[in-house]
Order: sequence, then structure tokens, then C-alpha cells
Amino acid sequence: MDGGGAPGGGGRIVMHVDFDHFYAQCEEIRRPELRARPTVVCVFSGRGGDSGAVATANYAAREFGVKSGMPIRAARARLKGKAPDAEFVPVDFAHYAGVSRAAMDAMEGFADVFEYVGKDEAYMDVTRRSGGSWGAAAHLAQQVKNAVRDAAGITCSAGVTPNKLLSKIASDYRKPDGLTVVTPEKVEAFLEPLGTGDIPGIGGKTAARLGEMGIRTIGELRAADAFALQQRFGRVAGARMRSAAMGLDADPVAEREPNVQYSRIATLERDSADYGFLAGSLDGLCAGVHRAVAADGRLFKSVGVLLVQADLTQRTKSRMLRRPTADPAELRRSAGQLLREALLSQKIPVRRLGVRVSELSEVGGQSSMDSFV
Ligand code: DGT
Ligand code: CA
Ligand code: CA
Repeated sequence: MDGGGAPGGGGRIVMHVDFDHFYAQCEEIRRPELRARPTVVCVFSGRGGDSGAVATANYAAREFGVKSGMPIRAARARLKGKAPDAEFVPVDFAHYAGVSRAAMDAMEGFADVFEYVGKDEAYMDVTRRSGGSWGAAAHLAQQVKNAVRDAAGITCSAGVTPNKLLSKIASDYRKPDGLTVVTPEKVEAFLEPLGTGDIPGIGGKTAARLGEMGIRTIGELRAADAFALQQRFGRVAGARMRSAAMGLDADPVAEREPNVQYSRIATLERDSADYGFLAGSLDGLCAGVHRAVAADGRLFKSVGVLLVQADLTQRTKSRMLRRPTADPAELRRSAGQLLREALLSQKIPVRRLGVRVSELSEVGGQSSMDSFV
């Protein structure tokens, strides 16, 4: 590893910005009365009733232990009897995309290099912009937060540190509306007391295995026997954990714009609203989209279908997958389901049919929950 990732070494100043309880804040923008009430944003599975999962919840709901990923039924149980004013609202990705776009547009101009990561987070290299001064960088971060609030009406939390890894940890350190600056000389003291699970890439399982070795804090991980770690987790993962515990990360902020997408669209042989007929074109469209994504070595997390109707108006339907994928079968399956759902309420025959994927990431650039092992 070169000195670029070493605290105090390469002299970079990197900012990570993460929007607070993002989907819930988006709902609060259009219904301000929700701010004071426990609000749970739900992905209803469509199988009726409360079947489905919680996407996120506002802070009022989190106080009752409601968390991302839990079954909607479990969230109801936690709020039952205690919060009669609680609201359960369905996800509305199109609305969130609009809010995200407004916020990202407001942020981009503050960076030397801007890296869009997902709808609610981005990295910004601000080394040149801040003249290498930590005071100036802190001021810049406050300006970014203000700009996001003015443009999109939401709060966010920012971390300003020597690299991406530390900034990601720092933005999560004080939430909501946080601003955490960690200068090179403070890195060690900052990391020391945090839990190992605060390191991106160390999920619950890995943290538990570390706990069995008596390693609970990042400070303990840093001091751990390198050989023992490598024996337990393998050479590569063991070494990565230790270097993360030291706050090292040389990964550069790489320019990436939001909302890049791949799509294919085709005119049908005749106008139709029949699933069987439309599905005949769908596989070819999916294959075309998949070829383009795969050629660029990317994964996608959102799949959508576009219906251009006989009167030339458009309908779209899209869905977020559970995790980023490059699987052509999953693309075909999702697009097929979306088409089926769209046609349930189709009043005008369809003239042109399109498939698109978005929420892209690089293959290998993932940090899934337990990506270290
Ligand atoms: P935060 O950043 O801790 O204040 O809260 P969020 O809700 O912004 O959490 P974050 O940054 O991990 O995720 C951003 C959005 O992604 C979140 O608003 C909803 C969505 N999301 C997160 N976890 C899950 C999940 O387990 N299932 C589903 N369907 N969506 C999720
Ligand atoms: Ca967030
Ligand atoms: Ca996030």
C-alpha cells in the first residue's frame, strides 16, 4: 500500500455525506406532520396484509426499536399500544429519486472529485478545494449540509477525514445532522473505542466471531495478533481487517455521476396490452441491457420497465432488488414481474416496450454486510 491511504501520509481530505433516515425524511417533506409521529416506510410484498419488510423508519419510530429490514409485522408489534399515532407508509422510489437528485446536484459543485455511491450517499475529494486545510474542509462540509437542506429540505451527516473508509465511519458517528472531522493525528483515538462492527464490511457475523476471540473494539482489533486473525479469517481478510483497524485506505475518490442507467427500448410489431405478446419482446430487451452492463463490469440494484402507450404517453414501473446483481435471470424475472404488474392496470395498448437498470456499482467494489470473510 502506498502512503496515499496513511493518516498523515498522502495529505488527502475526503468527505462522506449520508442522508439521515433517507426514505423517512423524503416522506416527511411532503407530509410534515409525520415528523412528530413514528413513521415506518414499508416495502409491502404485495401478498396482502402486512407481509413485507421495513425499508427505514424515522427517529420517533427508531426509539421503539423499529429498524431497517425487520418484518412489518414486527414493527407493528413494537409500536402497538405505545404509539397510536404511528404511520406505516409504502415506499415511493420515484419520489426518493427526485429528492436525491436535488440534493446530489446541490453537493456536486463543492467537490474536486465527486463519487456518487447510492441514492443517499456520496464521497467528495476536497483536498484542493480546501487548500489542504482541515479548518477550511470543516467549513466546506457545513456549506454542503446547508446546501442539501436548502435544495432538498433534508438533513444529512458528514464525515471529513484523510480517506474514504474513515469518512464513511465518521459520517455515521453522529446522526442525525452530524459533522465529524477526524484529522490525521486524531485517527487512532477516534477509532480506538468504536466497535469492530462500525468498520464497513464487518457485519454482525464477523463481529461476533471477533468477539469470540475477545476482540470487541477497533482498538483491540488493531492490537490483535496478526497471525491469529489470519488463521481465523484467512490471509487476505485478516490483513484487511488489521489495516482497516489502523484507519488505512488508499482507495481514491473516483468520479461517478448519479443516475447512470442502461436501457433498451423496442417498438412492438403491433399495439397490445397482452402479457403473452409483450413478454415475447422482453427477453431480447433484457439480454441487450445485460450485455451492456456486463461489458462495463457493473452490477445493478434497480430494474424498471417502460411502456410507451399508443397515445405516446409513458408509464414506468421499477423495483429495487435486495442486493446489487449482474444475474441475467434475475433481470428477466424482475422485468417480467414488473410488466405483469403494470399490465394489471393497463387501459391503453402498448406501442413501445423498454427495460432499464440503474443504481449501478462496480463488480468487486461492493461492501456487503460480511464482505471481509
Ligand atoms: P441513517 O442513514 O442511519 O439515518 O438511516 P437510513 O434510513 O438513511 O439508512 P441507510 O443509509 O443505511 O439506507 C438508506 C436507505 O436505503 C434507507 O432510507 C432505506 C434503504 N434501506 C436501508 N436498509 C434497507 C433494508 O434492509 N431493506 C430495504 N428495503 N431498504 C433499505
Ligand atoms: Ca442514510
Ligand atoms: Ca447510506
